[in-house]
Amino acid sequence: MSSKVTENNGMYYPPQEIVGRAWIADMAQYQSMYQKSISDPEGFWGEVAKDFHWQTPWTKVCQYNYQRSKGPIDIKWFLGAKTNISYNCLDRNLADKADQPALMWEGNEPGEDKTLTYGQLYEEVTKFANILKGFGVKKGDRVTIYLPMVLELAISMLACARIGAIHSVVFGGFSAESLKDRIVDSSCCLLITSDGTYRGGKAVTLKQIADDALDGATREGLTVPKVVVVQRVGEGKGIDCPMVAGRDMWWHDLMASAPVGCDPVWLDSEDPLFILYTSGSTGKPKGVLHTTGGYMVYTAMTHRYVFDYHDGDIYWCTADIGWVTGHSYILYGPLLNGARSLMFEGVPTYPDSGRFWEVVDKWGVNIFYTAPTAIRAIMRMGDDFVKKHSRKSLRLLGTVGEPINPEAWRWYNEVVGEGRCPIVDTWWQTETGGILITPLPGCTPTKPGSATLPFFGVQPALMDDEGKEISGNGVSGRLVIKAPWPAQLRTTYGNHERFEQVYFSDFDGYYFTGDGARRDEDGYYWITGRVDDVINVSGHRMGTAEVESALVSHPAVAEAAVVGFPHEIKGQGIYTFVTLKVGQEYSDELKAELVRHVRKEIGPIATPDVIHWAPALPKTRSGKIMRRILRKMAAGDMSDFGDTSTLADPTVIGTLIEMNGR
Ligand code: 6R9
Repeated sequence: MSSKVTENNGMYYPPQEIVGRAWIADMAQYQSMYQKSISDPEGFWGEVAKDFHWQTPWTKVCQYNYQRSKGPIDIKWFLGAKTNISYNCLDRNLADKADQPALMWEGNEPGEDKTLTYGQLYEEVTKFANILKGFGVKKGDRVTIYLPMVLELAISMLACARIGAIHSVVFGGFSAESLKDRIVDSSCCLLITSDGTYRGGKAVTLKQIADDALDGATREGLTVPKVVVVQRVGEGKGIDCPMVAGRDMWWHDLMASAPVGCDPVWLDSEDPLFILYTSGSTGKPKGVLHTTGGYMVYTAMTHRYVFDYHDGDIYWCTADIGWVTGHSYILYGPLLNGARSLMFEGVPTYPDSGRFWEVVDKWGVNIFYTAPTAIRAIMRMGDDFVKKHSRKSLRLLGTVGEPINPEAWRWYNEVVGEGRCPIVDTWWQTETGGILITPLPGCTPTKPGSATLPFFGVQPALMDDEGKEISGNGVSGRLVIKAPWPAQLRTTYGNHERFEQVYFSDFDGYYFTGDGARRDEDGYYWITGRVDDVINVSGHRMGTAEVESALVSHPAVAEAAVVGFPHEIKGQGIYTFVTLKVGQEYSDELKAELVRHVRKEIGPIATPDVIHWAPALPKTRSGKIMRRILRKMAAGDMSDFGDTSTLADPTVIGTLIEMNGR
């Protein structure tokens, strides 16, 4: 074995240095642990869970019903046990790590940074937990957090967890309308936000967006009584921060007099920990609900093994905490392992496209976890931005969020990692809470573009169109999971029926992921993307229905159909077909206005790339839009549209080709 990642027949093997220190150092060990985790899941997870503090032990490790035909879907882990995840992240690490870094923060501007040790983080969290208690926030109450990537975001989440309040973090790039929907759906009693945030070199408001959302919520019958405002930008930077007397309070004023130390509320293993909204193929985003015990055990274990985390390692996940990746692999997983976790407020291209590597060198980052869209964006800027930084501390690289194209994988391996760092391509979802399909860096031979093999306790399967499991290798189908793992979602907030409908109705007895996949000759999984009407734009999940309803809410629009199309940087781009109301004129001004409108309704991540005027949409006689045709057009392929005999009016196709959107 060598000091480099070596390639043989398209398989990449980890360097000796990595193997030598790895928790799992050969495939035989992986196989035997995997077999045990499948043949005796209760024994396996019961053993893993012993690492944590449980105030009351469990009476049973797992109990579930996965079959709708037999009754309501029900998933429970560590039944009867009581614990607290903030206690396990903080108090449990105080004895030997009080003076060691827990969260390291790199601000938007180079040179702006801060570190909180486990001891300091404990103080901040318990102070804020006392403030929440003072407001009357208690176990089971929902708290919405709309913050940029500042330390107060992590502190708020842990403070909620400490007193059993359910946090609902809303990504800071979402619009007032999207924030309002999430506030109303969770009927929260408190909002935590900030005066503003930075986008590249520019300060932008968050508080005014939050105020609009709160006004909207009030119109829908929900008035949020308290708002805590973090001062991130401050005065003189060109943003206003109006404060509503009696409702809005500054974070720093409250913290100035808050006492340190707050006993954790001991929660049932199945008490909710958080809600995180995510897009599906229909309707508004749904609140994915995660509970306490199983999520804790699973995120910690995956963080430790997938990133081969050892004491003292410097770990950096570049995601935003507003997404599940940040919840599980910036905050909870790492802190549960007593890790040093870096939180980054900025973007990969500010001040220039070498920022990631500048930060890697500055902090001595060993483990680096990012998204394919970021890799592609900086790859395009040329190798010089990478090469002018040393990156010698890097040992391991990871990716998440969408399939990584082999070209980007090889660039990541060869240019960023200089062939020294194994790559873990981790497949998982908001709903899965943690990583399900992934290489383990010290043992799994990798193939560019494949997420490889299941993590311990995970039983993937592929289903055919008739709903039967496909056996053997060299096959493709819909990706399902056959049994629960500890971090699985338990329900969608306030709507268990929708949860059963979305995830358990396609295949009775299986959790359906919404993804398609191939299992190759070696049993490796290759995720091929969503098989439903969900698109993945720069690693952000979006329902095409959401963008359609935003378009249709504009007074000029009669109808809209949205599909994804291959996009060099974003993975998928947003392609929209728009039918205007009678009397409306096509114009570039209207196109620009519709783009602005969608950004305002959902947020900048939903910005349409193409607007294609559609005098009519291709529909079947029963009125269904034939999306297959639209996807082909969006991909720029105007040839053979296959069987169009069921179209009510086949001439629609010719008209659309004439009106080509590009
Ligand atoms: C963690 C996260 C989930 C969807 C998922 C799939 C896609 C995520 C991937 C991947 C291929 C990977 N996805 N990781 N596809 N390879 N390594 O991203 O959660 O935002 O809920 O998205 O993302 O399509 O179903 P979420």
